[in-house]
Amino acid sequence: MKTYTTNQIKNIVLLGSAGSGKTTLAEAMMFEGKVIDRRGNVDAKNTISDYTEVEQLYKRSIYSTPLYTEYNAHKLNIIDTPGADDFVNGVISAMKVADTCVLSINAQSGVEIGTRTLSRWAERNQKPVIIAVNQLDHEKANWEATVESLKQSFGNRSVVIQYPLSVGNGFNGFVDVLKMKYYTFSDDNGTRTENDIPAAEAERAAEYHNALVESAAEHDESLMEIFFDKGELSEDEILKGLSLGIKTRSAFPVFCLSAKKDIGTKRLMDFITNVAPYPNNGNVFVTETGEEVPCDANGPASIFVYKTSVEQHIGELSYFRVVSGVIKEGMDMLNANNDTKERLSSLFATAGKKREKVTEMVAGDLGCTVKLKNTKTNHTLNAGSDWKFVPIKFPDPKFRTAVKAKNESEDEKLSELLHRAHQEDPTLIVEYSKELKQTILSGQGEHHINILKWELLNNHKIDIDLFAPKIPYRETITKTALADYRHKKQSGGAGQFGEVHIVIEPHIEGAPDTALLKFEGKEFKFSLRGKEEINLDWGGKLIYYNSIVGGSIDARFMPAILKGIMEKMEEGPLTGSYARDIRVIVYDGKMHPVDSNELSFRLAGRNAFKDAFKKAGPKIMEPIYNVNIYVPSEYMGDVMSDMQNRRAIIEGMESDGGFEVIKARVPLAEMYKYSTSLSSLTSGSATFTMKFADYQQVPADVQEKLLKAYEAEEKDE
Ligand SMILES: Nc1nc2c(ncn2[C@@H]2O[C@H](COP(=O)(O)OP(=O)(O)OP(=O)(O)O)[C@@H](O)[C@H]2O)c(=O)[nH]1
Ligand SMILES: [Mg+2]
Repeated sequence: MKTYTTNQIKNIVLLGSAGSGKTTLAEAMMFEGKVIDRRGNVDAKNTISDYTEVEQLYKRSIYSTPLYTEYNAHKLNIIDTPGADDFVNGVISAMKVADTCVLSINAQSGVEIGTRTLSRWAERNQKPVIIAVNQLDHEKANWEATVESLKQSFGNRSVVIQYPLSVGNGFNGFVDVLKMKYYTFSDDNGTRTENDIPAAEAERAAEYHNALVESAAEHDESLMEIFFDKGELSEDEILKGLSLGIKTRSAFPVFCLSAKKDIGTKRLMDFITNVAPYPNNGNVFVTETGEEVPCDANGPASIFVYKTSVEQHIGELSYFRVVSGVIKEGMDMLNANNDTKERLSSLFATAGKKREKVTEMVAGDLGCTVKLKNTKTNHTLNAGSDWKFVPIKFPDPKFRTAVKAKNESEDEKLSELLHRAHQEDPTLIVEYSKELKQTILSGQGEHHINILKWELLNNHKIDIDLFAPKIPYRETITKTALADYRHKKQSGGAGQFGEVHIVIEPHIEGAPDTALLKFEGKEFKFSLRGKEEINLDWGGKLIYYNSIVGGSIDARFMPAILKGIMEKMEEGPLTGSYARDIRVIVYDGKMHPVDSNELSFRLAGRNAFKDAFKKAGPKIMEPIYNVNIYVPSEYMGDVMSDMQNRRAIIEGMESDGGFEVIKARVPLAEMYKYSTSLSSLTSGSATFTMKFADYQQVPADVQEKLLKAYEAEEKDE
């Protein structure tokens, strides 16, 4: 392949709701670009994009697949992404390196929740959008309803470039109101004829055309003047206006397609190569220090890795965008994230598993290299600069499970494989929780985790068990309590003696230190000699006061007492969970001239704390998450009542482009497998996000249950 210059390259990402036809469209594009000479299809498991075994098994995309084709003297880089929420990783990473989103809409259903979710990602990344209304040949296709849903979601930004004369079985072409021609297709291989617009359509075509002209004129003042002058714009002027509108996300041109029948593919590709932004037109990479690096072939060579994968017989593949400069085969680069040297031993343009060797690539191009040693997703490699690009930010997990190898002896291998899985897919998060004594695996949904399970079993022969994860509860107190504890042991050898008197109180941020306390008819005056404020690793604080007077306990024993208290903070007296937000005042005690030592005071501190804690209105706290649920209106009632059963507090509801958004605070304990429940409740048409908010006391009945469960667990052990 020849070397393409920056202004001969277009980078697009295909995104859209699950099953809308992205992979089929990618196949048609590969065919039109002559990368393949026959089109496969998803059901026959022979597409160039869904080439992995697991994708073929499920007949859907699971990973993003970088593809390229040469078309109209351009190199068109296309990343086909999965539509299902569970695999959003592939969309988000692709979005970082692509310059335009082609949003595929299924004409059977119009804009779906998945479309909304994905277009929000496009918005966050400020990426231009071109809309491909696909499956117009399907018997359930509905053009009017689809256009209406586009208007509802995107307002006047959606601007029709083409419309079909008939849909379903009879779909064999469209009127193009930019070219003002009627295109018909005589076979399923994209063979098209350009015709005049039928007289009967003249009026409708003119209406759509005028809307297009008005939209194009809006983006540029000089065009606006021409439009006012002549009441019309030429094709070139429309294109100029549209390209400005696309770039600023104020125009989302709408195209008609049947990817399956290869109708409309070429026209869409023509438009992309002619009108979509070039890599150097807008997509600026920003370094962690805020420097904006332009896409310039004359700059220092620098690449950003957006995806890695492991392929049999080859090893690790690293997919990148050339951010700046020109890279050449054999070039040495420095990994800015870990200061290690890497060599670009070979460079490829890839189309699924097909790889074409190239000798160099210029700024803006997307490519692939192999055998990098220490380079992972989100890393920058440089030759001659010290740029480190802002990493791709992946969404918070929304499915959480505990995991272990069925065969215990494989635990270590499992942990290594899970670590590797995270590197390939950063939305898979694995963490051994010391607190819960479980390995917790988090991802975007149950299916996401099940695919991982499948891969572990089929590719690595490791079978895993997935089970409900424990909840990281916290314990705290709600009132003041006192306790004295004497630790004394005098049997044989050296004795042990330590006695401490403490007060414990809830810690409230900003509250003054307690100098005087009236408690059960008695008055305590504290003279504070020391104060330690400990920020606990698990959140919240412990404030430790030394208020010993008259030397009843030597200062040297104070750290031992604190150590004893911390032991109980780490394994709370109620359920063994971490304790937080507590003040302890050590105000008196006793020593023995011979038998007192650190161990004695540690034990005395620990037990005094435990006794006081139990008298201080102890409460279990649970993690609460902010949950946003995006749901079609018809399922709103079901989703709301289900939420109520999950002890949710509904904080708000709003409408968003024809869908409803429910905002709620929900205990983590009630969110186990929520993605699965929501999906079955709404036939897969809803989605949600969740993010940790804070800790809150559990209701009395829940506390009761937890205490009983802990008691039973203790007995078992
Ligand atoms: N009738 C018709 N069916 C289509 C068309 N495009 C795709 N399909 C079918 O729709 C189903 C899904 O197509 P895919 O190309 O896998 O859709 P996708 O958007 O890649 O799906 P995910 O990767 O799972 O998000 C397959 O059965 C296709 O054959 C089309 O233009 N017309
Ligand atoms: Mg697909």
